Amino acid sequence: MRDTNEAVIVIDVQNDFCPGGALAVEGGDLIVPGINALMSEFSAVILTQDWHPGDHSSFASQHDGLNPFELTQMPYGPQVLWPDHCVQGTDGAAFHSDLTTDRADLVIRKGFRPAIDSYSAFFENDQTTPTGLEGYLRTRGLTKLTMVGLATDFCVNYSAVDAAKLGFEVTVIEDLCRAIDLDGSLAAATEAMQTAGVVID
Ligand code: VGL
Ligand code: ZN
Repeated sequence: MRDTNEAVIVIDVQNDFCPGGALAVEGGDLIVPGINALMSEFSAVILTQDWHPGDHSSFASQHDGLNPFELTQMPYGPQVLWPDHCVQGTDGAAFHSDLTTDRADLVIRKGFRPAIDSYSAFFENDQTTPTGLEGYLRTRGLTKLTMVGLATDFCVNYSAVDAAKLGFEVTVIEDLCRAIDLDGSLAAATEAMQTAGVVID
């Protein structure tokens, strides 16, 4: 078992990010067995769940004339527009059926505010609205974080960089992540994580 100050954070292993889903990440389902095995090493297990209202502003469907994967300007900065995905209560928003969710101490949902997207498990995309995860980790004395899940270049990256900036010791296990890789986003994410001091294992 890992030390009691260690937590594993499993990012967005949901049907919509797996093959057949609305925002499928290639091979997204292949990481599930390895994540299940990893979770059993930790006494603290946290899952994140992308959880959008049906009219979420990150959906291209809410922007006349714009298409999925195009960039738009939000009050908080540039935002990629996505196909409708992880709509609250739908099968697409559910965890992959093979993921061992019983081991989770906490499921933290994000992206539920219609006007702000949230890639990071710590802060929404305005980079100021907190999700509450920092407080949860600090009050439990969890200082060392291992992150895995989907997608490497968006939610894993933003979560890992925010955690490192907040002073947590962060490792991302690359083999247990898969990327969307939009216009070089995977290379940019790898660079951002390394710059922030995240260990990529
Ligand atoms: C994600 C795009 C939109 C992710 C979530 O989990 O990486 N990417 N919503
Ligand atoms: Zn989303």
